[in-house]
Amino acid sequence: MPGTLKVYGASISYYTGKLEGYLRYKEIPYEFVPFNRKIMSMLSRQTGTSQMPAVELPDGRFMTDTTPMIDFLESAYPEPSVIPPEPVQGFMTRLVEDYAEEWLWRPAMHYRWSYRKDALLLSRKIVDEIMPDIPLPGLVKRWMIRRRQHGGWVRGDGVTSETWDHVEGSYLKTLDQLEAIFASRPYLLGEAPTLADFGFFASIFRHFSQDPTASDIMRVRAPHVFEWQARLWNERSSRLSSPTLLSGIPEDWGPILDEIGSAYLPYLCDNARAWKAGEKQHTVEIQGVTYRKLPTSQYRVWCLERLQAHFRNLPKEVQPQARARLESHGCWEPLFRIQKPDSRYDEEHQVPFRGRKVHYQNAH
Ligand SMILES: N[C@@H](CCC(=O)N[C@@H](CS)C(=O)NCC(=O)O)C(=O)O
Repeated sequence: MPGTLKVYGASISYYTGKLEGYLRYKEIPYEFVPFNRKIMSMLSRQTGTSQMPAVELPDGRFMTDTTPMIDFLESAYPEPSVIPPEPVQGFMTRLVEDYAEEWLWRPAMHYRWSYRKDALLLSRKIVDEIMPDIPLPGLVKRWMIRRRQHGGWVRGDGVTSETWDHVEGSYLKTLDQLEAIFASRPYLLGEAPTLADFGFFASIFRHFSQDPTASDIMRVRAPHVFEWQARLWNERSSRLSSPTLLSGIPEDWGPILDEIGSAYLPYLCDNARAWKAGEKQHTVEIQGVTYRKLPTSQYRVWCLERLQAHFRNLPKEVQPQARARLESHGCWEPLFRIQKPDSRYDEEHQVPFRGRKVHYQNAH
């Protein structure tokens, strides 16, 4: 697929950062185009959603959703693959990617929009970058952004005095888990990044390492993680000569898999249950903490559906081994608790290409 991709996004955006990290590593040429009102309405027409990033291919097709976009790009640019060829590693890498990018979204938004100095800085960055053409005083635009982001992604995503410490705990635990790993090797599975690294990169690169409050914590508590995100941003696959990956699933992934089993998958199940029941909001207890009125996300029902499908697509002879490892971290039962999640997110099998129908909650 020769030619340059156009990546529409923002320089502070979680998922745009994830995609850019991947494109830079794979050395896939792209041009970054900052979002503005005109681009957003063009993209809504082309893709049916205004989420970022969106990618325009040299042949004029548009794509959204970074996980399926990466799958598509992996087929167009197969070498070197970021999905390990060993099937159980490939599956676990997908599971960790999904967890990292979806479950760390809430603490990433919380640290950015709940703390005043972060919210003041980031609202200025956003307004200056993507809203310069809106004819309102900067002060008003910045206030509007802070209100929208905090209302939608913090208060509107279950962060209250009841859940505050638990939300922050998910960040602090992540730092400790990753610090232990990156103290001994450059990437999660060894000498080269995989999809799992890019899953963590979304929150860690664009939010936690750069937003003032979370970054202050990271630099002191997890300097190897701080180093890893800069290393990944600057990594180029052509510079890594014959990198080796560890075999199997490393023991030090254990605490991450435990978290997937005790927090993320139970949440995905309740979200899928609510989706099936037609509930637009749901209340769920995670690790003893009650999250109230979470928006039900169609996209995340699809995440569960995809994870189940990836497991079923494993060669039959390795499934018992994968199952045993999932069971030992409490992941097996919640992975299949909801039979047929039936997200209807991609009924026409078009993802990541434009034209799909998106129900309420289009971003997630
Ligand atoms: N599943 C999507 C999620 C994209 C997404 O949620 N992007 C955020 C910005 S990082 C967004 O556009 N949110 C919509 C909004 O804030 O209105 C992906 O992987 O690209």
